Amino acid sequence: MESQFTWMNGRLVPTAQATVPFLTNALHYGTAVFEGIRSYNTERGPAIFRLRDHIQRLVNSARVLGIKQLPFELDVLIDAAKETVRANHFTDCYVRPLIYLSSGGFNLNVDFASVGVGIAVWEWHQYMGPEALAKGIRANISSFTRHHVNVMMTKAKISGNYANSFLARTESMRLGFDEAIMLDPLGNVAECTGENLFLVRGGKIYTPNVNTVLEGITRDSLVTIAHDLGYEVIEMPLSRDQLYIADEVFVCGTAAEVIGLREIDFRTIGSGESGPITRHLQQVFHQVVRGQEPRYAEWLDAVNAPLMSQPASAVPAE
Ligand code: PPE
Repeated sequence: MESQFTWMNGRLVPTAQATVPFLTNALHYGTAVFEGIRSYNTERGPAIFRLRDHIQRLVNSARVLGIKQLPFELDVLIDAAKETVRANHFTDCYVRPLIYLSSGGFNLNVDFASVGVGIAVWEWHQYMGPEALAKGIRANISSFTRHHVNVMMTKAKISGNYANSFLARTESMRLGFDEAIMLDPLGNVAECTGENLFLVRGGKIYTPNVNTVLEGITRDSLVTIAHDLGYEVIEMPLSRDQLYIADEVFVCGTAAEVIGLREIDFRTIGSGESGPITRHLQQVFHQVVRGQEPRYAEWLDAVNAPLMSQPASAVPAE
């Protein structure tokens, strides 16, 4: 379902009015940074998963892009995300903040552009469809290479970075696959177009280190959960053929959550469906995000809790 309200530069406006002019710098150059965050229905009402970590990464992305000053503090953005979910009466939804270069800067210099901030929300259940969750998906190695670390900044969710994801995902889907696996410029496995990647072999879990990829918050959550469940998790460079001979391969991200890969480059992975460790992590992850695992309660930020930042009018007069 589409939202009724969107937060634009400090206030909630009807979504139809959340528009930007054609001469918006970010529209021409991809000069924006964004986040993808999920809110889940829990016993305590809707709660946003690792909200502060996502907003911190958003602010970090802006720093990487070279934006010197943001118009809003971190705590204000945290509250704004909650306010936007609340105003739309959503429980399970996706939250999309975007910091963008708005007017000016047509000389390719960040310092000459002004900065805008918006937060949209929408109801988005299964990003890859219900079948993907149970059965797993089919992927191929993309003909497109993932970013070199000194060409695009891989720690930042810069909108322009995603042209590379669009090239790869579109090609893979036109070829009949569900997702593209991307190699880094050295030929090691990097990540998918919008997910980090793990493999399982001999009961141990492997994942590329974060050198060339996004520091995924789902990735980080799964590493913690896997350790707590007693699995060994090893971060190391992985080659394409290590995927082919893995017992299980799975990908993870805010939108995709945890999804098994049942086939890569026409080679069946493991038993040809989501493997047992994938399913175990998938199941625990789904409980964690819905507040059913008290150990990880601090990862959930209740949408209806009091706000962090005080609106100016609430400051007592002298
Ligand atoms: N790598 C990339 C390239 C990526 O875009 C994402 C998130 C991840 C890894 C996983 O990060 P995290 O969400 O913190 O676990 N991709 C976002 C955008 C997807 C989209 O279609 O847009 C997301 O999952 O929200």
